[in-house]
Amino acid sequence: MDSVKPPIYVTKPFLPELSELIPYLKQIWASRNLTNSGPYHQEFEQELARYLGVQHVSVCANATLALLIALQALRIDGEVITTPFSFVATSHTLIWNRARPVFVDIDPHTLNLDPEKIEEAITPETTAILPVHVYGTPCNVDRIAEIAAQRNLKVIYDAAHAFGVKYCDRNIVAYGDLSILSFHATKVFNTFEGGAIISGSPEMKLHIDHLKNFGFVDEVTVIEAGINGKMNEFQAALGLLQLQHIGDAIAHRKRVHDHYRRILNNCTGISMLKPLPSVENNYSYFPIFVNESYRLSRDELYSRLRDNGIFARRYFYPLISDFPMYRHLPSSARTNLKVAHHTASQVLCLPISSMLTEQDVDRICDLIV
Ligand code: T4K
Repeated sequence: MDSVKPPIYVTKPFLPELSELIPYLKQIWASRNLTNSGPYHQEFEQELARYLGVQHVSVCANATLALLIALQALRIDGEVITTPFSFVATSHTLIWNRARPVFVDIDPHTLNLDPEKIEEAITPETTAILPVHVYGTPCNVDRIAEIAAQRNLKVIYDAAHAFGVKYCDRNIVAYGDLSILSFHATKVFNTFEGGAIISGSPEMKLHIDHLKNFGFVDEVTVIEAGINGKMNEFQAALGLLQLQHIGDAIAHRKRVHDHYRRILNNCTGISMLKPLPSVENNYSYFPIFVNESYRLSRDELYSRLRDNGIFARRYFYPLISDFPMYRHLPSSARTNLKVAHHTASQVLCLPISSMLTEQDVDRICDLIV
């Protein structure tokens, strides 16, 4: 029966009504201002700063470029401590900056870098820590700040999953030297493609803004070897419009999340992440963990869902450290990353989006419980 029902993907992007976008498009068409820090770009940066409760936001074409630019802005080289349990962009941007990733295991409760294992990985070559707020769950930002201050390291947070997440009433992107966000189609907040860098001073924002525009300061002055990381006017206009809907979108996700939890709470062999105190979530992903006492293996459950039109995803399997360009690193050894390997072998991200209904969740859970 399920095969005739429409497929359900791990996510579906939220889009406003087309009619809401038309006035923005008319403005772009009339002005012919398409890119290069146009009026919507400027306004979007200001509105984002207001929404996030931070001072300095630089929007970018996507989060991978934002990460590349953030690492350049802090002149990161040498060794950088990071997590293997993430999307490949996290480590790839280190390689593009000629820095060497050093993988450290994750905490089994948050699935983020385990701060207690960071110190033993620090060497005289270490310059920075690049943690990820995986699934939007905040890292232990207080402990990481302590270690970084003691050892004189920079901290760049990959907050690609964490749009709108708060810790102790403060937006999570306010932590660290720099944070980056992703506005990719698959994220809680999207501008088709897009990203941002959150910085802590006007000087750093200016530096980042030069770097994302080839290093240009004015028509005839180029002060550094920048790149083209600019966000265009269409993306910025869409972002402004999406900001009007983000509250409703996250509230809907919370309802979906709560419905999943109600059904899966007592399912033998399936576990879920525990909510953390002082955290305001964005419900960006819904990971479950399929352990030995479940009647199917994780991959058998993945296939069963797929055969019934439910496209769950194994984020993040394989681990980054298992891809060919990282496998040779000493820190990629399986014995160094036991929790990450265990997690990657059990995780399955179920569909969640602001388009999903409770009936959809029932249909998915009927195949699991
Ligand atoms: N850091 C972290 C921690 C990240 O997770 C990411 C990206 C980045 C950095 C880099 O951010 P960006 O440079 O992308 O801004 C997706 C995304 O492409 C990627 O952005 C994301 N993380 C990663 C976790 O997931 P795929 O290969 O799994 O996506 P894909 O194309 O298979 O899409 C998943 C499902 O979403 C599809 O089955 C259907 C649905 N979908 C997707 C797209 C693109 C739609 O309905 N419409 C769409 O337009 O990587």
